[in-house]
Amino acid sequence: MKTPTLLLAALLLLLQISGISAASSGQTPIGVLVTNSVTNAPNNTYSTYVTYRGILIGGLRRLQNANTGFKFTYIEDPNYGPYLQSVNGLDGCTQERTYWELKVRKPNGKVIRPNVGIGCYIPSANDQIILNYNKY
Ligand code: B12
Ligand SMILES: *[C@@H]1O[C@H](CO)[C@@H](O)[C@H](O)[C@H]1NC(C)=O
Repeated sequence: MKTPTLLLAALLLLLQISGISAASSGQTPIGVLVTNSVTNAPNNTYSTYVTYRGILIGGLRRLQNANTGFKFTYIEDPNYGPYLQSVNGLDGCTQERTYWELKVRKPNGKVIRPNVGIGCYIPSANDQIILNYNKY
């Protein structure tokens, strides 16, 4: 190979490597909306991010560590992983049949109810995660 060809090849390789690392270290921004269907307490909104293909609980931990006032606790279920037990100090309660429901408003406005919990859901960019205190 002549020198210019070699240089071009090296440049292309470099671009490819930096492209790969940018994609895998990228941040996926998400919103978090805390709502209450039981008491109609005021809503709270936050923003945070998950890492590339990261799980929702990672974003919730990041949000909690950022001292925005957002807090949550979870219980490890032996079969399904982390069960969201409380948000901002309010606990779900079996006797009262209350729980924290997980919903997601997609960027197109459609609201879905994921069929997995906070340890399995992988947010997409600009998902609005809705943590809604609800009855069952
Ligand atoms: C009843 C039930 C609930 C009740 C449980 C309350 C109660 N005290 O009974 C309520 C309504 C709270 C509930 C909530 C949710 N559930 Co549910 N639930 C069930 C159901 C129908 C039966 C579970 C049961 O009673 N098993 C019998 C008992 C004896 O066994 P157990 O191990 O003690 O059961 C406990 C766990 O199942 C746990 N649990 C229930 N749901 C979930 C979900 C997650 C993610 C975790 C970690 C634990 C958990 O609560 C049960 C009682 O303590 C199952 C489906 C099924 N047929 O099994 C879905 C099921 C377990 N739930 C499911 C889901 C997705 C959810 C939600 C994430 C839904 C949502 N989008 O909000 C939320 C949890 C959100 C959170 N706070 O983390 C999925 C889990 C799949 C997965 N791989 O993650 C299942 C399999 C249904 C499905 N869609 O396929 N659930
Ligand atoms: C809270 O958010 C829910 C879901 O987006 C919305 O329906 C409700 O009107 C909001 N409530 C308040 C008090 O803003």
